[in-house]
Amino acid sequence: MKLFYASGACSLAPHIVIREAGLDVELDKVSFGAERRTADGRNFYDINPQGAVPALELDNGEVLTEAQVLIQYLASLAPAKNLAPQDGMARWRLLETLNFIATELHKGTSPLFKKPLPEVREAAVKNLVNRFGLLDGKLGDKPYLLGDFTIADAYAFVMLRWARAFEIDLSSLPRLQSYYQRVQQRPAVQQTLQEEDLPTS
Ligand SMILES: N[C@@H](CCC(=O)N[C@@H](CS)C(=O)NCC(=O)O)C(=O)O
Repeated sequence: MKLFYASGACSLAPHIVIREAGLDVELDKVSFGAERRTADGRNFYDINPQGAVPALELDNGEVLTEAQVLIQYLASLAPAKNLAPQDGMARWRLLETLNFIATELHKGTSPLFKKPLPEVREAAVKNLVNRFGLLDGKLGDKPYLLGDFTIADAYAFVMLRWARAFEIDLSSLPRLQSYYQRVQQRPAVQQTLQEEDLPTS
């Protein structure tokens, strides 16, 4: 299997899950220039017509896309690690949380990558501060979003990392700040950050 990624992009979430799960997956860093080329020399659009990372190429050549689907697939390959509850209400809470992260936080942050006009940025940031407040409510006083660490925490960590990079003021949400540090300190997360040449603190 091979994960196509870009450093610090949303592909960081499946990369973290690979390390948390202890899976043997090759990494291929896609270059985002005028062309999108993989490290192994292919046109990335031939792999994912959307041109977006992450993409996971399976051993049979099939390609899976969509971050929240990849992390569920990867977790399913290491069931003993319990990275994605499969039973009862915990399963529905996981899916609810993943969908919230994908549609509210991930796509809520996307406009900030496109050098928005000040008023567009202001509206996006206002919305995100509200949505991170809702994430804080979901976290409550638990160490991780669902209690124990799951794939939702890998995905949420990437969103909080972006919030810091875009200097979104979340100082009114101290629990979320501690949560970010807690996830960042996990050995698998530290390893992943190093592998993507990203700061580890
Ligand atoms: N729907 C996709 C979107 C992935 C996405 O937005 N990827 C970004 C990086 S975080 C990307 O590759 N953007 C480049 C582009 O869309 O041209 C998913 O959820 O995985």
